[in-house]
Amino acid sequence: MATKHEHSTHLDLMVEHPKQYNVFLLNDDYTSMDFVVDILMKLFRKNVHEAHKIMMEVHQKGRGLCGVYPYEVAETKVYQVSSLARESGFPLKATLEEA
Ligand code: TYC
Repeated sequence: MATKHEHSTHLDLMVEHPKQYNVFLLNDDYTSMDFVVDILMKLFRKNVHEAHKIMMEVHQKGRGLCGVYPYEVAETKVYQVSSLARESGFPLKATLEEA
């Protein structure tokens, strides 16, 4: 943070407001609805009601927003979705894009 004798610079602003990234789950024909709800609760900290709502949105519209995070966190969520899905034999995928 700039002191009272300095001007706030572009870099100061970037340090305080890092870019945020939307993480989306993608629909597929094979992953079970229960597994998607579990992923939303465990990785994206949703309650069962929110998780079910997002899962149905993905199922009906093709994708749904699961969370908004700094880049490294968003990338980790995407990776954790595919690893947990692969371990359970599901093709579930997530993507990220700048918010
Ligand atoms: N379409 C899947 C089914 O009918 C359910 C599903 C929902 C899969 C959301 C992926 O991200 C997803 N079993």
